[in-house]
Amino acid sequence: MFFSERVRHISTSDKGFMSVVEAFKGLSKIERPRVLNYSHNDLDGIGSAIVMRRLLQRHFNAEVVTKLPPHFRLTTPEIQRALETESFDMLLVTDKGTFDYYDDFLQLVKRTVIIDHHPNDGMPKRCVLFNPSAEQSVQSATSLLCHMVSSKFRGVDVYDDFAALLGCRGDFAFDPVQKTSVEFVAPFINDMRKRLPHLFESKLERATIFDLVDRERTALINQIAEVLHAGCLAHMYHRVDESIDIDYGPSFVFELLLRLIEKRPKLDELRTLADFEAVLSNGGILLNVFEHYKHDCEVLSKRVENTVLLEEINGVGIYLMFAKEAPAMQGAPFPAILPYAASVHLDSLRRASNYPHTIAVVFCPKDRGVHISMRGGGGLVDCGAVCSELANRLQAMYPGQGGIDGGGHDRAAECVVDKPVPMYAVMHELVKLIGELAGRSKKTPAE
Ligand SMILES: [Mn+2]
Repeated sequence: MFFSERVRHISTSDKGFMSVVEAFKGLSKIERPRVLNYSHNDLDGIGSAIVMRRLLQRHFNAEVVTKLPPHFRLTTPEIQRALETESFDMLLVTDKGTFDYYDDFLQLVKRTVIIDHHPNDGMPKRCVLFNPSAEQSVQSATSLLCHMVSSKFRGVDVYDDFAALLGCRGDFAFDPVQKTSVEFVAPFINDMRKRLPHLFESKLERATIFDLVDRERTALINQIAEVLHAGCLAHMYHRVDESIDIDYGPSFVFELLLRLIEKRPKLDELRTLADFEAVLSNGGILLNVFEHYKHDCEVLSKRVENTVLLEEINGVGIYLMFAKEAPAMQGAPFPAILPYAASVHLDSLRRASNYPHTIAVVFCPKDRGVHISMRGGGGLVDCGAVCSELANRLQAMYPGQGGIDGGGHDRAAECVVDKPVPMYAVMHELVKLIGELAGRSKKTPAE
């Protein structure tokens, strides 16, 4: 299937897509519409915000305020604070989950539009929502969904392509070296491989956090995505290097990319990471951050080499890794580097075992409490469901205590449990839950 056919199909069959297009059309009646966009603070969220900003500014003459808050769930008080001093014609929420209480935002801004690719955590019923993954397991990336919406209004250009490609890369929707992609993004990736071939060429250089299968090779798109991923952590490095004086990494990367696009570099001529760095303005700080980050990756990769096989669930080997984050990342409320370093071992664990798939359960004590990340499973064990169940059980054990949350995708999910819940209690519940799930799967073997 060609990408243009995929877009045509979704734009005529997906009700959510059509309702988003209609909501945007409403903006054309306003001379200078004001849009408040909240997006996820990772590469996919940043790619989404870039594509949406370019559409809104160029096609609708809109003024766009972009926010990339540190927490995944958007809350009503957060929006209320933004509305204290300014008013907006549209609230646009991209890559920040699908929750039923997002309907409440309609009381704050009449036009509320949600574009997302996470499985729903309660379906919103009244706000405009485009999410092909809400009710069925479809892997995709929000930045590509935004790209599809944008292409209905204006000719998307190579910079929109690049932003969507970064989002797909950040969310592990394709692998340029293995030449694989999840079904939803495949037509787009095939198209990009033809148009920006140098980004996809396999080369014998340092493997990035995105190179999960072949640790000898990488490709330029993985290298660029990794540098930018490191950039999203820039503010955390102030803790170990005072010369890194970035307020907030995700905004830094967002602005870096907007400035890059303004310069209109020829992306099809980029061959090396140095070529990419050369077209960045203010890239010096980014490179300094990247050096710290590469060092951390090396240290952490060793820390997660020691794994314990906990159990087998539905034929999937569940491996436990108990490790601390890099010193600069111990205050991070999000999966910073350690879960990525752990994912890199999933394939070698699989090859060394008889399991068709493996899961890494990373148990990480941090400043705030315990951060558990689950990666892998090949769709046979739902990491999001396990993390959400663990959080529910701990919430029931510690009622009234905030800071316990869990959930995510089927192949990547998190559970955070803040102090004062003791670490041993979290470990106990985790091991007990894994044991129960293993017991259940042995009674009813998977097909
Ligand atoms: Mn995403």
